Amino acid sequence: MTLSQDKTQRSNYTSGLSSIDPQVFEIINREHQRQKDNIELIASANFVSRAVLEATGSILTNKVAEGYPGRRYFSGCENIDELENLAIARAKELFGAAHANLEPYTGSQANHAVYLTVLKPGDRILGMDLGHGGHLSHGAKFTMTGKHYDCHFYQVDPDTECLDYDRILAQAKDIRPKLIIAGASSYPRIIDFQRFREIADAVGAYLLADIAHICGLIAAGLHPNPINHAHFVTTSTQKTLRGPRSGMILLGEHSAPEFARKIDSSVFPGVQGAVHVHAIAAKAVMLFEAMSPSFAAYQRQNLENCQILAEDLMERGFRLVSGGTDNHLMLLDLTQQGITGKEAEERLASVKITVNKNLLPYDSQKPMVCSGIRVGTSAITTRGFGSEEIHCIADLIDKMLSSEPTADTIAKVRDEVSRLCRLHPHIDSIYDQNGDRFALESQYQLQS
Ligand code: DSN
Repeated sequence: MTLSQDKTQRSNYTSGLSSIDPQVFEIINREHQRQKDNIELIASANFVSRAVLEATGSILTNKVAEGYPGRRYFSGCENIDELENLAIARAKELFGAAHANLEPYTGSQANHAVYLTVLKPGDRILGMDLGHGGHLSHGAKFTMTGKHYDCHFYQVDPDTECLDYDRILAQAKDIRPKLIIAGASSYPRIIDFQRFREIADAVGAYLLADIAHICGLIAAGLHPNPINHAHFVTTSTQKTLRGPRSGMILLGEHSAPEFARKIDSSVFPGVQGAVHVHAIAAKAVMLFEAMSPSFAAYQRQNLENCQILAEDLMERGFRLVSGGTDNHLMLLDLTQQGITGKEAEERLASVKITVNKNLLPYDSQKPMVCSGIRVGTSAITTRGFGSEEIHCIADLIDKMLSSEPTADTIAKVRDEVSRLCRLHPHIDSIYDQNGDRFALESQYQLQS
């Protein structure tokens, strides 16, 4: 290699994203703009802090590390060991856990590690039906879980649309599962983890609590914590907990002695390889933030916003599954409005309000059509929306979904969405140092 070739290569290596790959830079900028201009109501969405974003995009992505602190397969891990130990200590403190594994790449990976720990192929699982609020990784037949294990499902009560613990107990006695999963992606009510443990004990099953959606509420003391009931607690970290796209496993005092080492081996090398060290750092920051009084205040506001939105929508004639919500999300049944979830999602997207179509319990529509939508308040609460703006959002949803909106209505709703978004700028604007330019552009320029 000549000296000038070497210089060119080095300058390419140290140049920012906009000059190296304008195409990707431009796509990221467009997504940045979309996030700024849209009212985000997808219940699993949130906006991370600048600190979490910095950790996610840090030079830690360069470090290879396999294994656990003090037991690595590569050298040079002294800083990584300190980082992972810090994250583990914070997770244990925040959730009252005796053991924490911060390495799962996602919540689904965390669940697979639990399956690997206590199940053999063909063993029975009893989890929540996907169409009633469960999650894909809890045993849907077209997933790895569904293919490897004998998966059965409980549903909500047809009248109350809530979990009926007596029915679940009866079903568990009938099925005799080896593992029961308590947890959901679209269930708007409190989950009674103690009751689930009693059911598991009655049939000699292990209990897994998947708290992906309600993790932030639990951290803030606003939903019962399953740590002293479930044998395993798993979660993703990007939802109410407001961290990076990642996962975590927690064990209580009662299960750590038996399962701590086994669960660690199941995560690595059982279901995944080298640690995503940058994600460990981001999770450590997330946990630090979640211990602060301002995080608890955020979650209280999240619940208040969700209550206000639910009540406003019910006053306007919308039927909510189970008649309301106890957490950060609700399910709107649009049958009375005469539109499907898919149509509602598209109609709201046309005015920059983002929701997802969602199956309702006992839904007659196909999964890509659905009879309802899921609406959550975590992201807009992070953005600073309070009760006044929530009343406006209920009004906008009503205008768009109660009847076919006219061109004039659509224009007015768009203006109002724009006003609300400007009133509470995307949190991202705070870490954008150069006006509309993508923040990371300046942040990660290497020194040449
Ligand atoms: N589990 C999906 C959800 O609840 O939206 C994606 O994280």
